[in-house]
Amino acid sequence: MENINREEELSGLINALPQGRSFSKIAEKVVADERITDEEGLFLFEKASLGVSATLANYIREKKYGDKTYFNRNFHIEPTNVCVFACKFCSYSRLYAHRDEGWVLSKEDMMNIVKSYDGKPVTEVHIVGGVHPKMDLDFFCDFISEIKAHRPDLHIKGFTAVELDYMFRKAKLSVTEGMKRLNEAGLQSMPGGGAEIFDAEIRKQICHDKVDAEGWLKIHEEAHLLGMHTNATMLYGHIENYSHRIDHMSRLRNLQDKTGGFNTFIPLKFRNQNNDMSNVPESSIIEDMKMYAIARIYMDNFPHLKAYWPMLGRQNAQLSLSFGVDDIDGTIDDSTKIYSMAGSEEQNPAMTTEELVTLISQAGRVAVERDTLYNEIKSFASKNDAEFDVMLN
Ligand code: V47
Ligand code: SF4
Repeated sequence: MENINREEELSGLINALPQGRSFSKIAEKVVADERITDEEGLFLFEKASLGVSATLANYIREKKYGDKTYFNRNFHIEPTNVCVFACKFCSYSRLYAHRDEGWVLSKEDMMNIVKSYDGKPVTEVHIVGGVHPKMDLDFFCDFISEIKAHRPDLHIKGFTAVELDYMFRKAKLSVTEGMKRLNEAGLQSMPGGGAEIFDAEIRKQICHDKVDAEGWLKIHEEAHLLGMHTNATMLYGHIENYSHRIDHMSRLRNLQDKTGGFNTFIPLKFRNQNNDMSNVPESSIIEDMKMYAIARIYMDNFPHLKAYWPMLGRQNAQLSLSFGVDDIDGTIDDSTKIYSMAGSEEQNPAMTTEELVTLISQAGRVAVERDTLYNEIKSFASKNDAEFDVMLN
């Protein structure tokens, strides 16, 4: 009964807006759980007011999860910032030719990081870094097995398709063989990095020498076939246009139809400090919220939409919870440098569980700790409805 009322309410609300027939058609599709087309997605980017997209995205978000907002307790290991690639937007890496300016952790250094979390209730380690020729497949398979032997309960999420593509080519292995080796060593999930924007022309201008769209998608598909779950990102707000964003999301939506292996879509706002694209202005907060809202509406087969708070900033991450976002990543710690180096206001991207829970409840949502696969671990509900009913009546 409550759902019917909400649906009627939403249709009424959208129809009452002076925005024309196309909006009501999109709203009707959202209410009926139907997929919107690429043209409709583009139409939302170009014509819809932020309020309309937000209303639709929030409707979907609340229908799926109510007020629940997920986070996990994780820590990052960045094995190196030395990288053979030369992405123009990257503020973090040091070219291999300048490797003395960067850092390279040994297996022992990295195991010491893992051990520093002994006895702490973290559930995931996230491992991503630059692409260093000496850190090859054998090196990482050994490292992963060592983590598993030391702490079997820790979920290992690691390596972008960019790192994997390089490792597999160097080891002269097919994607299937390479993924299988890592999976057998203990790799359980993959993060969504390296996707940037799939369009070949834009890729040529911002990251010409790393894996292309087809290669990125193939690696994720293989991971899904092995039963692993992965995420997908999109770097937006630089030189791409709205059609490129739709094209990117469409390719991901198609692969998800095929495999169902993606957990989360993560739009990443381009930050412009200390990189070769510093002349490109950053997107506005309105544009950021629009991106989240349209992603929630368009990516109908992606279970979750994440705002990565170290990049977006805490307050904007809170705001995003009204624009379709249901996940704000993790507690992390101070070991991730990728965004502080690119100009994020989060110079120390560490938050305790208490701070994260407060951030989420200040935005009127309920914080729920999850594991990597979104199994719920603990809900941090504040006052329940009944308690408020008593207070307000
Ligand atoms: O692929 C690099 C991005 C990504 C900049 O899957 C930049 O849970 C903005 O993918 N401005 C790597 N973005 C990080 C990543 C990630 C992070 C957190 C969680 C997950 C997950 C994945 O960082 C790169 C690139 O798109 N990036 N430089 C920059 N200047
Ligand atoms: Fe290397 Fe990744 Fe930076 Fe590109 S974004 S230069 S692949 S670390």
